[in-house]
Amino acid sequence: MAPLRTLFTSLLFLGAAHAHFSLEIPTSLEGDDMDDRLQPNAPCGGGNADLSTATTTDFHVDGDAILTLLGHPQATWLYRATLDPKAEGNWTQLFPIITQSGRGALCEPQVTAPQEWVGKKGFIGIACDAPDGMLFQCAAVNFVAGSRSTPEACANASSVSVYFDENPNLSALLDSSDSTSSTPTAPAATPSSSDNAAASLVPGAGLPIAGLAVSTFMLLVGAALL
Ligand SMILES: *[C@@H]1O[C@H](CO)[C@@H](O)[C@H](O)[C@H]1NC(C)=O
Ligand SMILES: *[C@@H]1O[C@H](CO)[C@@H](O)[C@H](O)[C@H]1NC(C)=O
Ligand SMILES: *[C@@H]1O[C@H](CO)[C@@H](O)[C@H](O)[C@H]1NC(C)=O
Ligand SMILES: [Cu+2]
Repeated sequence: MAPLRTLFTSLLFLGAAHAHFSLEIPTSLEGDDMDDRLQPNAPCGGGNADLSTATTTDFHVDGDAILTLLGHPQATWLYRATLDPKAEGNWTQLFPIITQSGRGALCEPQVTAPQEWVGKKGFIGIACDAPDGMLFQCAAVNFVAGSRSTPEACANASSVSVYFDENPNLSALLDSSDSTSSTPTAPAATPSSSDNAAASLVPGAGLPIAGLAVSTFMLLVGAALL
């Protein structure tokens, strides 16, 4: 079951006039008040990258979830992280660069960070190479030991598929080369649809938004006639 909150957030998000992408897990610096217009600003979009004031959530270094909602039909992602208190540099790659096809939720449930970061605070940075340019969001996190079981909200939209990719513009946003950046061999597959029945109701899962609005209208009209 795709959780209702994800569904609801997706509807809100994709209904917005101009939605590039949003970072849902871990909680982004801007929370629900993301300013789309500031998203092209590196390193954190409109988020105030300052560890001395930011609210942190725990991120498990042996595996934790990253959930994004994409408003474009395709984009390429870099997940990176740093211990720099102002997110000004020293970015380490956390996951291979991936390209997403299909609008909506993409959740990688087991993203890892360096084990020597346990007990430290830092930032998870998401860089997105979208059709309208580079976009950024960050989350302030507290790196903790162990791994987290997949949160309920962590689900993929049913039409979303992903493949491992290369992208020089995104790679250029990394500072260390000793990261876990080797390209894995197994191609990522379309997520299994069994646990995504509800996600297919999300407009991002294939229905054009205008079409959804029309069908909602027809439903209402239909209900009124009964
Ligand atoms: C990056 O890390 C190195 C070594 O820890 C440190 O000397 C340097 O100041 C850091 N740079 C930034 C921009 O944080
Ligand atoms: C990616 O890099 C190329 C070559 O440097 C540049 O022309 C292009 O504008 C870049 N794209 C983005 C989205 O920054
Ligand atoms: C979402 O899809 C990606 C790419 O196929 C996959 O790695 C990930 O495990 C999926 N997430 C969930 C929650 O199933
Ligand atoms: Cu955009």
